[in-house]
Amino acid sequence: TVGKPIKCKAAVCWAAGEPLKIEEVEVAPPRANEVRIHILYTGICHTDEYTRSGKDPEGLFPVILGHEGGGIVESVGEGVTNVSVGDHVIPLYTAECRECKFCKSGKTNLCGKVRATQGQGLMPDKSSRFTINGQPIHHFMGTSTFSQYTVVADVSVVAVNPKAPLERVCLLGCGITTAWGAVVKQPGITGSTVAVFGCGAIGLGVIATSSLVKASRVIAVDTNPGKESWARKFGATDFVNPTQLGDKKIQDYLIEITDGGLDYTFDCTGNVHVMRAALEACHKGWGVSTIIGVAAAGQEISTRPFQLVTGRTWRGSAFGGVKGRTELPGLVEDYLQGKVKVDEYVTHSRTLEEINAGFSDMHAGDCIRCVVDM
Ligand code: NAD
Ligand code: AHE
Ligand code: ZN
Repeated sequence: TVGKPIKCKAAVCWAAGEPLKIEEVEVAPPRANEVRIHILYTGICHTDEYTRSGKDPEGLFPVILGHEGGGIVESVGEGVTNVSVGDHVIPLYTAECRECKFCKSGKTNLCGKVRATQGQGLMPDKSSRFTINGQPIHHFMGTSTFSQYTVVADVSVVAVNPKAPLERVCLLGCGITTAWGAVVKQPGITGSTVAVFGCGAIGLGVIATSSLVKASRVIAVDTNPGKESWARKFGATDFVNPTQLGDKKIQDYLIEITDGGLDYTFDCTGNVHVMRAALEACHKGWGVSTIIGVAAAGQEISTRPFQLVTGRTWRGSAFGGVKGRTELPGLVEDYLQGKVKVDEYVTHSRTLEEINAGFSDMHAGDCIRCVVDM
């Protein structure tokens, strides 16, 4: 059952800051414990743009970006038992091996099995499955969903209910799940006050899930006034535009209108100044601020240590703390049963040839998620 290389189209980023180029790539067959997936749809996440732009300290080029995909298993390497040919799958940039120290700790969704090679843009055996005229192209986040065919480690993929439309549930590969997990895995949000900084797909997901678990008040914060109607549609009770507050800092304003600050805040912008405001908007003694946004190389967060001494907690989460193989099938069922929104996030659709326009859509301010039909 030794497979053959497949030639297909992929969007390749040759160097930091360059637009993607549609190229014919050769995708080698999956080796032991690897899975080759026919990618049908992929979302474009702000993190793809972050790496494309050169702001990611881990960024490597040339590379095939993309980490929010949905597809069908085309072939599997030796030893693969968790998925089979024909399965509808979602690639996982946060692997779940269930054997490493991290997986067994019960304390985190971060998995140690493939993360080091993933960060080097390589498969676990330290080689790439993508070539163009013999030149290796880097993998990205262990997923590279901007290729019609991709190869991933078996610990980095999960099968989901084939009744779920892949052009929608591909978004559970990152954004929506990240937001959902950040809220449901944070005990105490029910009945509490929440502020969400940034109303992109991630922020809207945090708003929707806070509302789902019945937070008492959900304050959306965004500099783009166009986001107010979006935030309210997803369940925000209040909307604040920090540019409309004159000399007043957003954290001071929020403390004023909430009798001392929020129980929970979330940064969904990636801006380190916003992260500080989100921490400082927390209530003295118990407020917890979660960083979800990803900051550019060289950026650092700061606040007065007194903020923490007086009982505020600063934390962060990756992929919402979700263990993909264990939890994504259930989240797909929740979507099918109407318990979790997905369709509502899709504002734009593009073909693979139009993928750069999909990146421009993201900058325009009216795009929540663009789904690319591969
Ligand atoms: P997005 O660009 O669609 O949304 C960001 C929003 O923040 C926009 O609405 C923008 O108007 C708003 N904003 C910008 N500056 C602001 C400010 N000063 N105050 C308030 N709002 C401001 O991005 P997204 O796709 O929703 O992603 C958000 C962040 O989350 C990105 O940094 C992304 O890389 C990161 N992310 C992290 C994870 C994770 O696992 N930790 C997963 C997915 C995405
Ligand atoms: N490479 C960057 C950090 C990027 C980052 O934090 N990525 C998030 C996922 S963003 C999805 O849109 C993540 O999961 N991080 C955990 C991990 O292991 O990468 C840097 O600063 O080096
Ligand atoms: Zn993402």
